[in-house]
Order: sequence, then C-alpha cells, then structure tokens
Amino acid sequence: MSPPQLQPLLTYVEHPVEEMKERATAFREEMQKRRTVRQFSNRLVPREIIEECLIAAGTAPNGANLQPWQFVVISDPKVKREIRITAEEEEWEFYHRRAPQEWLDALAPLGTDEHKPFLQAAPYIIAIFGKTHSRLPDGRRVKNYYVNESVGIATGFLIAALHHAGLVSLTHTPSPMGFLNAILNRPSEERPFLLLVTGYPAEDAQVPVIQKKPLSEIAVFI
Ligand code: IYR
Repeated sequence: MSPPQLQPLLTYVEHPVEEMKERATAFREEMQKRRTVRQFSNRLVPREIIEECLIAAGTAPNGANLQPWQFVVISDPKVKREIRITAEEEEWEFYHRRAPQEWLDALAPLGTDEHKPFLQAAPYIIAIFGKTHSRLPDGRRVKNYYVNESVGIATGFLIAALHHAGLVSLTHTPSPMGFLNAILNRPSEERPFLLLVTGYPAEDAQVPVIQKKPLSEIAVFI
C-alpha cells in the first residue's frame, strides 16, 4: 500500500457572494435551455469538440479514483447502422411485448416508439460503459467501486459539456444492451451504461411540451 501523496488545493477560486449568485443563476439558466432532442442533423461535428467534452466527463468524482468508465465514440456509418438495426429489434420487443402498460403510459407524452433513425443520422453515438474491474499498470485486475454512481455522474458532466459547447444530445438505453459488447468488441467487464447520441439538432426538430418540477417539489431545507 502506498501512502497518500498530498498537495495544496491550487485550483479553487473564491468569488464574492454577489458574483457567486450571478454565476449560479447564469448556470441555472444555461442548464434550463438544455433539451433532449430526438431528431438530429447529419452535419459533421469536429472530433476535438467531442474530445474536450470527454475530458470534462473524465474529471467526474468517482469511486477510489479508479475512473470506472469507458467511452466508445462511434462515427463509422457501418457501425452506427448495425447499432440501429439491433437496437430497433430490441425496442420492437420492448414496445410490442415486454413493456407493461404502465410504462407505455408513462412514455406516451414523449412520443417515443421502436424507430431509432437518430442512431444513424447523428454524427456521433457515444457508447458509455461502466467497468466492473480496472487493470493496474502491472496487469493485475482490481475491483471498481460505486460504478453506477461514478458513470452516472460522468455522464451528467458529459451531457452538460456537450450542451455548453452548443450541441444537443439524447440519452438512449435500448434494453437489453448486451449486444453493444459484441458490436463494439468490448470485454465482459465493461457493462453498457447508456448510448449518448450527439450532434446538431435537425432544422425541424421538435421536442415534447414538458415541465420540470419546481424547487419546492424536488428539495427540502431542514
Ligand atoms: N428504451 C426505450 C424506452 C424509453 C424508456 C424511457 I424510461 C425513456 O425516458 C424513453 C424511452 C426507448 O428508447 O424508446
């Protein structure tokens, strides 16, 4: 076991309270403009924008700093097509056989169905995997901790980073997602977490009319 190596906190910047309020409000307003989009333009997005957003995602707090995530960025049309075909097969089963009526009722306001053209239209699908184990530099396998929490936080960072850069995204979870390991040739310790589709919105993109709960419904102060 190695002892902790510590250094002073050099990156923290304190802002005057008034400025803090302005910053908090500006960020809240920016996040309120984010919408999940299901119709994408096929316009290309420079890869370096995606790279910057992924580096931001990789700064997420996580279990024991083992960083239990793997991002697979797919732009190859052949691979996108394969993912679409397989995801649509799973989704057909979901919408027509597996999903209980209660779930279908909950989804009705979103207007989703088994057709997933966005998986081919968008310039990028980012497949996000949670890793049950990590490899040490010497090749030993160690268990990862809080994998879902860690990958969930990193995914949140990624969604915010893409939005901040000026792109839109869609979280898509075909179920079951095991087929992604086969198509993307990933080892079994990498568990598919979700697909994040990203790019520009289609010019005629439409989004469902929905409301976010007010603060009073999502938080209590005690
Ligand atoms: N995976 C399906 C169903 C779906 C489920 C939830 I919960 C959503 O918020 C949206 C869709 C699909 O992608 O259509």
